[in-house]
Amino acid sequence: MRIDVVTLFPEMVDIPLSDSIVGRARKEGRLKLGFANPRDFSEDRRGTVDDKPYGGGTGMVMMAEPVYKALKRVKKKGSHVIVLTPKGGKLDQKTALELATHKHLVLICGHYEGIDERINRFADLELSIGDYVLTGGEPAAVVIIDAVTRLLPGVLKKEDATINETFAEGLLEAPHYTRPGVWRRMKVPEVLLSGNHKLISEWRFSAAKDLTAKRRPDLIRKAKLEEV
Ligand code: 6GU
Repeated sequence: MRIDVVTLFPEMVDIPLSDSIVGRARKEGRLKLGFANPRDFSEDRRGTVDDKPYGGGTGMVMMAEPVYKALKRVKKKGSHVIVLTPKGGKLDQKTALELATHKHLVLICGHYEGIDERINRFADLELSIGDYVLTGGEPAAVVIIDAVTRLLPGVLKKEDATINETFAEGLLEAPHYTRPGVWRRMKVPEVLLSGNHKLISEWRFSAAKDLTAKRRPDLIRKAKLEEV
């Protein structure tokens, strides 16, 4: 997959995605990450990319034209264009799975008070990563690219690593343990040492349901609604 990010601060996205699993996916060519900076398309020598909001109010608004020109530089036929904004629909695992099916994503990061509304004419989707406000779309781009990249073929070593995990079944995951079997007088649940895969699988499903009911009852209600 290819992802291009339209951003005034490409390093805020490039650097956090240079290590670990996503960094490896980039080195292996499974993810190709590119950038286009609206600053390079500013119409004056100062490099201006923002202006005062019409109608008054605090803060500055990103101008449509430099963002549009940066988008035009990277957009191809079939690109899926996403504007990152706290006003967008909320990212969840289902959305990440859908995004992972595209060949080319373009993520547009807003800054200041946002981007001139008219840029949305050129977007397929407005996306948020949760109900809180960030200073810009860049940390959201990092989150989205991470969530999508780990779903791409060959990125995770074990093909089934994304099947039983948290949210895959609409539930939080059961707890994990590794050696030693006793640590600071705390024991690993006996069943996990039993070698009985059927019992272990039943225990994990039950633990996942209990944890989800306690911590995220909204997910239980959602899972039940989606059953019918
Ligand atoms: Cl995509 N952008 C900004 N600025 N804040 C956010 C967000 C995006 N998602 C949640 N908060």
